[in-house]
Amino acid sequence: MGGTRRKFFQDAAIFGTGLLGLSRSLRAEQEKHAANEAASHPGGQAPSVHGSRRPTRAETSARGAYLPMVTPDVADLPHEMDGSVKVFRLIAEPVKRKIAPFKTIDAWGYNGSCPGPTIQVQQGDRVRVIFENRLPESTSLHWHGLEIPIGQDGVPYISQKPVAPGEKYVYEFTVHQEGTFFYHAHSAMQEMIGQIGFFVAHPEREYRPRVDQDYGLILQEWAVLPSNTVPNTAGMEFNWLTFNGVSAPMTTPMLARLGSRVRLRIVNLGMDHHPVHLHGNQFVVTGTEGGRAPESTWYPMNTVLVGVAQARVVEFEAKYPGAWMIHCHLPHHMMNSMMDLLRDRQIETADQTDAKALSQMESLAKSVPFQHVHHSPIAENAASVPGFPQDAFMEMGMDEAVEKPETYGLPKNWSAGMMGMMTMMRVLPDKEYDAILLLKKNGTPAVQEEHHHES
Ligand SMILES: [Cu+2]
Repeated sequence: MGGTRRKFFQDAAIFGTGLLGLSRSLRAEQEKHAANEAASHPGGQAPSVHGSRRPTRAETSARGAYLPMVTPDVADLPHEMDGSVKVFRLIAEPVKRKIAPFKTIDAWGYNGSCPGPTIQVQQGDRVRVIFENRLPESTSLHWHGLEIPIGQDGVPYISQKPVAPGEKYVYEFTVHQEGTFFYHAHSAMQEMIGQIGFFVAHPEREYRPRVDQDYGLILQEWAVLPSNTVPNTAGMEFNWLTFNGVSAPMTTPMLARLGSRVRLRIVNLGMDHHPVHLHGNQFVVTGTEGGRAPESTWYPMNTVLVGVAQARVVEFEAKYPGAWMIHCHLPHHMMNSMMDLLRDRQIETADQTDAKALSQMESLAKSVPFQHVHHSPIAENAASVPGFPQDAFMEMGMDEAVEKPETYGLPKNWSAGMMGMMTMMRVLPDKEYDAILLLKKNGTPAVQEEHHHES
């Protein structure tokens, strides 16, 4: 994550000019910078180091600059220029992914990340991906949705030989499309153990209306038994649901300045379709896995069904301040597997009294560790009501365990209501928005207030 260009936009936003206002002078400044880079590096080659990607000619060329997409909890894949070719290096390998404060799984991904790092290019770019297989078995890379020659399609035996463990393979193609695409291994079990990443092709000319924030979410589901770390890729009982490789409340909230326009790209690679719902706002679907949709097809919605292998791009005006939830609305996708916490103490879930449940949660929390555990009140006669408990005792407040600049200022115990495929879009007035950007920039931890149990 990060990168000069993204920081450039963020810094610009701090000064309250908004992206519309800043463009001309700063963009000219950037073009000058890119031209200098090109002059000092023969062949237009601009140096690129991991984690601090410099703007390249492609990003500032006559085709027009673009606003990079931000993938919360997943980094961008840096690139180098070889002449006019954008060169990416992608390594398939096993990845340990902490999907919740108390759950780490053995997934497979790319470059130490699951999902793999986000690739961002611009329509018209020539792209080379130097691919290396560090998995214990053969694999390949499929470019989902891209219109490229059959030799680049990444299907074992049909369009190429499988890439054996330890081998390299070079993909190269020109991207003539714009839109939200993704790369993945072209075999079912590898897909289900995590082998997917974003491939975003920004248009030659910016979409209208332009947006101020562009975010991406990859939806995945996992079947991992308690006390286990390896997903059962043949199982159909999914007990862990993730956005960008993490379950709520570990999902990093997305930020939007009040009054800005926001784009959210959602990609699904799993066994289920996910109805993704945004609270408190209406959006329009402005694109699919096939690219931009004509404006005449847009109509107001707040829940979009993202089918397997589909991408849905939605846009909305962030005109209402608040921490607005974004989540899959399938009820069982709004939960985490608490069995992982209970382990051999599962028998104790029979506890149906307030005091017992609270003490059980507290002892579990200590082992994780969360500092504080609360649950919402229950009736005195709760245990005598058939069906009880439903959601009682399910809340696991863990604000401290998942604290980061993006969570700054959220109401206390906010994390207790966040589980599974869930995140939020925080629409913030200038002052609060700028405060969080500053916090991200300076890395200063949020002020810790002393905390008391109400009971
Ligand atoms: Cu779902």
